[in-house]
Amino acid sequence: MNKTLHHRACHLCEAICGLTLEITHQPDVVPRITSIKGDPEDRFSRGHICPKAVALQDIQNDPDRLRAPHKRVGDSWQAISWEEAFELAAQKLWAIQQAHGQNAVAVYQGNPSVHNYGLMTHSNYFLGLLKTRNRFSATSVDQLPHHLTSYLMYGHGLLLPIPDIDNTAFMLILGGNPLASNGSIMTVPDVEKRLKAIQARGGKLVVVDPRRSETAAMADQHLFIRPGGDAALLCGLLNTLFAEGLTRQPSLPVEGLGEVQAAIAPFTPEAMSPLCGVQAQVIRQLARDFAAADKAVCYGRMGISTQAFGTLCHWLVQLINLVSGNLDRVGGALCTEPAVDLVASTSGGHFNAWQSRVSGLPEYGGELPVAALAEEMLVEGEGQVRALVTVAGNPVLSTPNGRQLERALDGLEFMLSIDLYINETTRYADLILPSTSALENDHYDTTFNLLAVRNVSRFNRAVLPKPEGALHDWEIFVGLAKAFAARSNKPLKPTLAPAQMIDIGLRQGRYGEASAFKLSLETLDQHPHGIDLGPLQPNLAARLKTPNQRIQAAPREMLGDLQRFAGQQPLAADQLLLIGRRHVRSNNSWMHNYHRLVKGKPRHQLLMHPDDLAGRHLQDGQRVRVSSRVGEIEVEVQASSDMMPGVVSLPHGFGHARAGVRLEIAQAHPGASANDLTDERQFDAVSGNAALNGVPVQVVAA
Ligand SMILES: Nc1nc2c(c(=O)[nH]1)N[C@H]1C(S)=C(S)[C@@H](COP(=O)(O)OP(=O)(O)OC[C@H]3O[C@@H](n4cnc5c(=O)[nH]c(N)nc54)[C@H](O)[C@@H]3O)O[C@H]1N2
Ligand SMILES: Nc1nc2c(c(=O)[nH]1)N[C@H]1C(S)=C(S)[C@@H](COP(=O)(O)OP(=O)(O)OC[C@H]3O[C@@H](n4cnc5c(=O)[nH]c(N)nc54)[C@H](O)[C@@H]3O)O[C@H]1N2
Ligand code: SF4
Ligand SMILES: [Mo]
Repeated sequence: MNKTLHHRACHLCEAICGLTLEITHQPDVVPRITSIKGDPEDRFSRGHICPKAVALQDIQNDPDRLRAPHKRVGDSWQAISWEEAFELAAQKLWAIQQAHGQNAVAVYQGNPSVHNYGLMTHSNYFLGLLKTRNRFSATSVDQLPHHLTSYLMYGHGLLLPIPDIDNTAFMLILGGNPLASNGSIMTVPDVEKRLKAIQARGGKLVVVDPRRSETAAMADQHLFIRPGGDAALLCGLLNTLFAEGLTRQPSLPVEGLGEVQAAIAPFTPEAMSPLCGVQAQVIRQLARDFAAADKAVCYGRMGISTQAFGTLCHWLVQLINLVSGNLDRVGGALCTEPAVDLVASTSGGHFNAWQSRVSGLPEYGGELPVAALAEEMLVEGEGQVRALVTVAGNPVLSTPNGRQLERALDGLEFMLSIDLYINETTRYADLILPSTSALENDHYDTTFNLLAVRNVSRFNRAVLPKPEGALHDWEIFVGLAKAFAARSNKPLKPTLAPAQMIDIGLRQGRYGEASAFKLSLETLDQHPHGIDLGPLQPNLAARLKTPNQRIQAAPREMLGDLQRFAGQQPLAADQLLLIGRRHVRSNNSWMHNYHRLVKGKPRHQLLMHPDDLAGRHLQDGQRVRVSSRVGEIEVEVQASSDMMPGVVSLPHGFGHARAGVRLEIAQAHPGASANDLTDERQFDAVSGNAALNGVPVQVVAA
């Protein structure tokens, strides 16, 4: 028996913590993971770890995880060879496109796609061959407004200013709960210590959230807000900055600020207060405090992205940082300079170049909003979707009106899923292709180095050997591409392995052969704990990708949406509104199958303020029926004075008690799916992003 130690970044969430894994090897036995700990020598994560990382061994050993291609035969599943699987997929997809056109095949890519570099480098090698306009992903139930705002203002959807958390003196967080999520569009391992450090150096943390979240609980100030009210609050803040002369002349090249100032003038805190439930005086004081801070940053995340004015919110966040002099400033918001730089190597993208067939929702970067996926399958006519390819996603549990999507999936002619499990979505597939597990594969963070609060880089080799007969995700896409291209008689461009692509990217990048760092795979191999490339620095002026290289402060889409916002009909004040919630032991829909994470008290309940319970004659702990325009669920209710009255909270990703799901542990802790309640007709009109927060619901005894 011998033991080996391996260092590796955790790929489960955006924090990319460094891990140290101990593997025990014995003759004639598969190597076993015998310990997973935080890596104190990773200078970025400094030894931080959360409970999910320890469950990497459970993913590895999970008997429910598929290890070979599975074909549906009636109601059962049959393991088949890779060759047969690729042939079957190519033949079916080819035939459907021949008969009904290229758009008859839709694609949905889920969240782990951005956590797995082989999916980043190679999914399009096959999916691109499909040439379908019906491409969807988890982006449009998440951060689409961030991308669209950056595209409109800075000319590239990935030019995302990141909070300089380690240097700021005032952090204003709206709709983010990094203590549970470990940070998002802000890769920040060990976030709690970094937030406490702001306070320790005399700075201030302010959190705006309809729930006193874990992050709100540690803040210097927490403001309850009516779900969906953030655009009003942010308008009030921006208005005050202008009206009270609290702006600083930006040194950046900007145009349109005069128009912004004129457009925002009617949106006074007094006018905005009834729309968000925050007192006008509090809004004014918050603007003054923000402006008075030496360095400040306004950061909005998921909670303000997935609401009816999500893009408006993110535009206002950028403007608040800009006019207060905190954009592109140390201690404010800064753009990263990653070793493999997707901003430098890609064009800015496009928006609204085409629209979805049924509802006319706009494309962004080649994708349509996923709120439109089910109707594209259900509504008959020219261009109807008849087949679906899902990649690392579970849209039945993660996109609005999951029950409608189930009906749509049930009617498809063919469905292919590249996934590790038979879950709530892939149970509808005709063919499931599982890849190796993450630990059997190399790892490089193409995405999260781009979003990190320091410039960092690391490459890690596989920790465990690749099992015989298994394929990595990228190899599955190469296999599919070959089989599909063979039918079309079109030559397939040769490709490199992901590691080779990264090597080229590193060598050609700003820390590559021409720099003192001389980064390549070889250098990174010598630094298994990762390399720190330094703090974020002002760089935006040189990186702008707008046609005239100036920040566009007043894109016409946003000025137009401000008018739509001004004309909205506010909901009745007594309407109960549903919001989401994350927990550190859970991860979207797919980590409920590990005993280590689900044990202990349940975490799937509906949270409700005691006054709202009393008003409905409900008791803490009882089962309730929650209904919305699209559906209803039953779930236990839990009294919580952390909730704003009039707001209830339910985590997404539960609802495992569906027939045919093969997740034994998750099925024993099923919960109910929040997305059986969320409404595909509630979306941000600018981007089409789903408005998952602020869903009107009724709650009665079950
Ligand atoms: N109501 C509500 N809905 C939400 C949210 C919310 O806050 N509230 N959050 C939204 C957000 S932010 C997101 S990102 C989405 C997530 O939505 P999705 O991306 O659709 O769902 P996940 O739960 O991340 O599904 C991950 C799937 O990938 C598979 N998988 C994991 N690793 C790999 C791998 O390496 N290779 C392959 N091929 N498969 C893999 C898992 O088995 C699982 O089936 O949910 C959204 N939905
Ligand atoms: N443990 C864990 N970590 C995760 C994930 C996970 O599922 N579990 N998912 C990962 C993914 S895919 C993502 S995108 C990130 C998301 O990371 P975050 O954006 O930090 O997401 P949440 O923790 O859902 O925090 C959103 C907060 O917004 C609040 N909120 C809801 N509605 C509103 C509103 O109308 N206004 C305001 N101001 N606030 C509102 C909610 O109460 C919640 O506290 O987390 C990532 N990390
Ligand atoms: S916070 Fe947890 S899940 Fe996220 S990267 Fe770190 S160890 Fe992994
Ligand atoms: Mo997400």
